[in-house]
Amino acid sequence: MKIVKIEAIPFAIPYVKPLRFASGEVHTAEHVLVKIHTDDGVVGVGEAPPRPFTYGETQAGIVAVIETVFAPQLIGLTLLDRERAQQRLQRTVGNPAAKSAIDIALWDALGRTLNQSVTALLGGYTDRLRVSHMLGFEEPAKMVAEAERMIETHGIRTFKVKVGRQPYTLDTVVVRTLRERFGNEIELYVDGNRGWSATEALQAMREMSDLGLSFAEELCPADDVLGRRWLVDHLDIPFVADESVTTPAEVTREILGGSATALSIKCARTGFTQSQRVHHLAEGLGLEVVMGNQIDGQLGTMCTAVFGAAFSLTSRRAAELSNFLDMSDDLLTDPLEIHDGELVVRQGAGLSVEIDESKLTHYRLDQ
Ligand code: MUC
Ligand code: MG
Repeated sequence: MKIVKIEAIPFAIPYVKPLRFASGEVHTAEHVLVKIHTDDGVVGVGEAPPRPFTYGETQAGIVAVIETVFAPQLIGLTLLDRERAQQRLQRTVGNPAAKSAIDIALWDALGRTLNQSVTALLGGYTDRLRVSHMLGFEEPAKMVAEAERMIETHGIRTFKVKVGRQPYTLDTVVVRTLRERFGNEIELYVDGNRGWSATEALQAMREMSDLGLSFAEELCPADDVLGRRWLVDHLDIPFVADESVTTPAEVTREILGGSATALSIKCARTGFTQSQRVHHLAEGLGLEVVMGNQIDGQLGTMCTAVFGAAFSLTSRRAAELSNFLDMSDDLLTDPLEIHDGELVVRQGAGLSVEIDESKLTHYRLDQ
């Protein structure tokens, strides 16, 4: 169970359809595959998506911090030295995606070593999650057509609509069109990625007050401290903190400060170990939780499903598991599928996914 080698492999896979939102856009999945090798010949994997516009990390930076900082700190520990591994990772500030991919690869290696699924090791609550699809900025007709395609092809009935543009009517018109087109057949919520001011956000939310939205996510920046508290105070639906809650301490600050009332948990930024801590905090505080999407590939999406299915609280709502459908290809030997609006979590050892080495050779950028 001893960690003997850690690889950080940059790769790039283009999107068929880029995702656009208030804080940025993604055209190519320029991610980093992490492989952790043990002295028993076991290999665990994790995937880090750099999101410079959200956390400041880049692909080259993730490779560098893993190779020069984290790998030397972890080699020699065993897979069961979990708190020691966390403590060493947390000595370095920031770098959430790099740390998370390592943590996930450690869990995958542990599951493979014990011949148990990670979802069972974490909690084993259920074997499937309902899926929520994220609709990025497009012409309203294209966003409606995409929702139609997701309903017809995959049975998805929950949509997170990206908002946060100026004027806000660009967004409110889309949400209204979706509600008018599909009625109560679909669940809708919105995510502003900090694009609006608190005032714009409240005006937009008032204009959409008849549309039965379930949540509003990161409509304005958490750093607009008083403005955001004022906004949250005036809303009558939960305000989901996403990029403002990258650690349990940030969760505590945002929630106790009245700047959010619900949480998005993303394994891409809190791995499995820190996601557990965020989950337990949410449970203790009585908060609703959404399993979020960091514009993940299939490996990252499987991680979200593995974690979400492990607990009652995280499996209650539809999880954001579908944006890999917009990628032109992926790295797994056995691609994920969404049927009847659900993604089933496989019960094999570890994460229950295998990397297609010929695809990795094709898409990797370092050889
Ligand atoms: C989301 O929920 O915000 C967009 C930016 C990011 O960091 O994650 C995505 C999705
Ligand atoms: Mg978000």
